Amino acid sequence: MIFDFEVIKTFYGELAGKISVIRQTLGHPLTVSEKILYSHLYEKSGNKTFRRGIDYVDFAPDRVAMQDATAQMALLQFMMAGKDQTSVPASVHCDHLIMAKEGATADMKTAVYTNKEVYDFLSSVCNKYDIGFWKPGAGIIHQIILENYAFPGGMMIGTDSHTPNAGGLGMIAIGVGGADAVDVMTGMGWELKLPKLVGIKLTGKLNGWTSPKDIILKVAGLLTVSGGTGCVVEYFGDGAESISCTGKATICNMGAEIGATCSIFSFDDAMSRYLIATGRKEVSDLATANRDHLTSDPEVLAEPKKYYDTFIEINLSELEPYINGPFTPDLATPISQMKIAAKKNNWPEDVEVGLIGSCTNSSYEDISRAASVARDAMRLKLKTKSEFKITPGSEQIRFIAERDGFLDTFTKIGGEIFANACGPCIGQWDRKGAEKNLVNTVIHSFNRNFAKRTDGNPNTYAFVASPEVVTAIAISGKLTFNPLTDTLLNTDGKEVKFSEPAGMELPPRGFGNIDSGFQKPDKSGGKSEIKIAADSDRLQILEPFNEWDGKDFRGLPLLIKAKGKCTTDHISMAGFWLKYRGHLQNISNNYMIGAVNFFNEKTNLILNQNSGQYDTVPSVARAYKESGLGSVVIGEENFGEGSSREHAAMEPRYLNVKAVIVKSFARIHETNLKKQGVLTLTFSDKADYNKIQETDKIDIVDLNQMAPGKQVKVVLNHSDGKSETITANHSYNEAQIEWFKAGSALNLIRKLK
Ligand code: MIC
Ligand code: SF4
Repeated sequence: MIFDFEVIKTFYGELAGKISVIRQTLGHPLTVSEKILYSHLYEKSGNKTFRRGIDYVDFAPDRVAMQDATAQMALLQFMMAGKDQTSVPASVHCDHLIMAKEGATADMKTAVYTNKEVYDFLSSVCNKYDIGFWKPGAGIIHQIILENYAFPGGMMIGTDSHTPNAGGLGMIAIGVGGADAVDVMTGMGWELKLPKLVGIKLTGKLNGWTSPKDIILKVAGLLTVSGGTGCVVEYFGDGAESISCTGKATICNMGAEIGATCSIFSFDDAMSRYLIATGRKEVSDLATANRDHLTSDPEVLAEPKKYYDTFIEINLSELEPYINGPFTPDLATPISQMKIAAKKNNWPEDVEVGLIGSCTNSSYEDISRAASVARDAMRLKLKTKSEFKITPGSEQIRFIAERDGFLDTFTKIGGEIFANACGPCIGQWDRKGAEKNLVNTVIHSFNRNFAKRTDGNPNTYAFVASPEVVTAIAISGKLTFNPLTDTLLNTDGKEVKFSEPAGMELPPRGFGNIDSGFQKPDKSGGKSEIKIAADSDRLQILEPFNEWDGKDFRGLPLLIKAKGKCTTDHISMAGFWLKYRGHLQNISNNYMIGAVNFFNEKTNLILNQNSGQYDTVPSVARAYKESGLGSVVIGEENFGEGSSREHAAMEPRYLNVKAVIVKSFARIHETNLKKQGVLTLTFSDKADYNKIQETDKIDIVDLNQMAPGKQVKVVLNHSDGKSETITANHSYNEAQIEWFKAGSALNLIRKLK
């Protein structure tokens, strides 16, 4: 069955006509993302040229995807909007809440039991509003989307930052917060600043140990965690066409790690092969008939520098495997340099655990290449030195990996198969001994490696590499092992060397028929009321936030001045806290507990200006709230990088944080804060960050005159009686200022209803 085929057919039916209008309007050769973006303008946007990086544009995406940890808040908000059904097809995927501990079977049982209330809630909301529901065990959102829903030229938003994974199938797929999903599900335009374009030309061909993962690991090193901010990254060139569809998806998936709005490849034969193999020949035929509209124009490919805002070229024939990390995905080390880098930085060389899989790297190609390394190890009589764990991305993949003997191979070298879920990628890993906080190293093929993310231990050094490199390193037990050049001692005491990995792009025996775990919406349940127990500690009906009272902010105590990297994992940690994703009051107890306090360099220990005592961030925020005070949060660069979780924005709003002032924001987090009604400001002079003192009371004034492009005045009242006035920038447009005034974007939607 092809999901929502009518929507896809209509899209392709209209595409040629739309592209010819776009050509006339823009009057220049088009890149593939311009074609897709402009063919998805919301009707009221009108046909005109928008300026990249400057103009806000309303779009009309084709579909919405949500995973269980973010869907709860998204759907709780959607329910407040009072609609009968979603305006575009949408799906919910149960993947984040499954804890990895004892292997797939036992862990699934526990998950279904412990998360019953949440799963029941999601499933009944899906039934009521005609949303596709993928049961726990079906797989990870991005893998399911690639296997079932993505189509070349389409546009999708998803409440997860790795939604861009679908760029592997030529889709503009963008990670957003739940409130954005609500816009699209209620039929409103979805607003985005028209992205700039980064063009990456791939020449040559991957060979030996290098894989698509190494392309994005290298790109992350080149562009850093914020280098893709506000940009669509387009890959093209002969090298791009030689990469499998799933390999392309890996690259697009990890575009989130450079802050890119999304990444994309033009439609090509590899995508067509994947569509056909996954039972979507009709989609492949339609895309093939529209090929010219789904690829960049020849003029663009001939003179890319003229059409892209940034242009990079990478020769795949010369690319080395990379290992990125620890603690940040952009610290890129070519494998040949790892011995030097590890020594220089004092990274613990013994690898405790190697983990492969996740939404990023569990294609048939990935699994078969990793399995070839494992088979080679058996042939060479090598014993695996590290623990080895595998998380298949979907039931579909697990099924064929089992059928074709790969899982058996992994088990034979000591591997353990976890459930088809996020698991250790998001701290859902009940790792034995992690609570002891011992210094140790793990290596995985996931996408993120921020502190504490894998197992909650701040002293776990997590490195990212391709599945085949992770497998080889897990077998060797050493971070510094280079399978391209180094030998290992086998059980006979002989020196042996791995052969190059070999895999298959697609399963020769097909994907097979499986029970996918999809639950078709049962519309007969449509009238039923969604019940949430009043005493539930996992779900809580949302109350609208108050409107802005029209007054300036005066005397707001500083809540925390965060030092250094402050990702959404620092702001609203996952792992243990995932269970409160549907309960705003409870999850607010994790607000900023991972952020480092500038004044004492400690996490979760800040001054309560009222009592003079030090306490946790959530307690101090609550104390201010209870005494009727708002507060201000200060941060540094790329604040809120990482996840799309809007809890990181709803929690401060709930805790009465009035403004977040930082050196710069990550895109999704800034939008999330704006949508929830928290004022987002950036220092117009970044050095002003240094002026903020621990005992400051802060005024933010002339808010009545807030206008696009106009700076905002911030007064720092120091405890010695002196005060300093600084200016801050904001990126609000007219419509967004209305969100602030209404108290949240959702309050506005409710008014318009
Ligand atoms: C992640 O990879 O950080 C997550 C968990 O998938 C998040 C979503 C979430 O926090 O629920 C993301 O990437 O958006
Ligand atoms: Fe799940 Fe990790 Fe993928 Fe996020 S990045 S969707 S946590 S597997």
